[in-house]
Amino acid sequence: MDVIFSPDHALHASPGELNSGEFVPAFEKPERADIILRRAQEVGLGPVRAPLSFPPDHLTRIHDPRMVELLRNGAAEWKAAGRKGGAFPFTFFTRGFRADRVPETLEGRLAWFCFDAGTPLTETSWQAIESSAHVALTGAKAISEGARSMFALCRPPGHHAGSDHYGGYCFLNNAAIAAQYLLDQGAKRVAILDVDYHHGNGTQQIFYHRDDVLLVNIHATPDQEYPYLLGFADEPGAGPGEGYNLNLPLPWGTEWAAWSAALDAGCQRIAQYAPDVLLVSLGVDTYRNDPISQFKLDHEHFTRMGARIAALGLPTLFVMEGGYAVAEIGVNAVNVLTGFDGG
Ligand code: SP5
Ligand code: ZN
Repeated sequence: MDVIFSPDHALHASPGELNSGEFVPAFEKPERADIILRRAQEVGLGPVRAPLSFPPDHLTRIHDPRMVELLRNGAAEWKAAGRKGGAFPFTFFTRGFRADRVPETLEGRLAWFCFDAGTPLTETSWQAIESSAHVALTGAKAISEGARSMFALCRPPGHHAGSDHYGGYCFLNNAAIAAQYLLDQGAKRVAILDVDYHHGNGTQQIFYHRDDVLLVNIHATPDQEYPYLLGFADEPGAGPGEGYNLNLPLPWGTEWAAWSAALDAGCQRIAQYAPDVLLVSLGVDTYRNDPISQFKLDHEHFTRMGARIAALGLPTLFVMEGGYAVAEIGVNAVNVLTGFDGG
């Protein structure tokens, strides 16, 4: 399958994140994408293509234009105000604060739109963020033109970003932007299978009230794991979207037997929905040696995951999300894709 990749991803390099009370080097770092690309080339996965460019309306089909503007210019405003390092929020919006006005100050907008202490903006982040969305859109365009499968090697990742909030190393929701593009091009139903270790809270929020996108999420239970506040089993969707969101939370320590049973259940729901297109939010932080995660999948399980997804027989766009065991991220991610391709 073709790989869509932009070297511009490296223009986002987080200065670090708050982890267990310390400011530590960022887990989400540029090497991740470079190692996945190298592995894809090593196994001859397929041609590597640069992203096309797209008008900004594709981003604002999903995201609040005021958030897009913050992502685009926030770091420059931060620097102009004489601040150092990445643009981090200090305050976070929560219950009890004014919900009827978006603040005008930079600090206020960071508080309003950003929900965690791991997702700073640097002066060159926007180019990477936009290129990541364009990588996903380029993959979606190829699928809409008849490709059977594509790998959008997105970085930074996207699935924690909602319509008007960002965090979890994610700024724009690449998979959601791609899904909306496919619908706009004439698809009637799109399914998203999110296999990242963390719940894709942003994707869920974006499509929660809709029945034209089915979302299936397999992830560490928010009773134990980030993002803690969404991703429980009793979130079926609402209004017209009721029945079109399926969360399959699993406990810390989950091994392949239980994980693959959840995958089977998720795939059955997808088959029943009979979508025109499948998107896979592909995180490989389910790997046993991931530094921030607690599942126990090994290299060969990623191959089997890809084969199970291929058995759905759907046009499939893989969109890269998380995975932080950097030395092995290439093998794990590409194993899913070669597994999909039949070995
Ligand atoms: C795209 C994606 O995978 N984002 C993940 C964001 C997770 N960020 C915070 C995780 C904090 C969990 N605590 C880990 C403690 C390890 N010492
Ligand atoms: Zn993750």
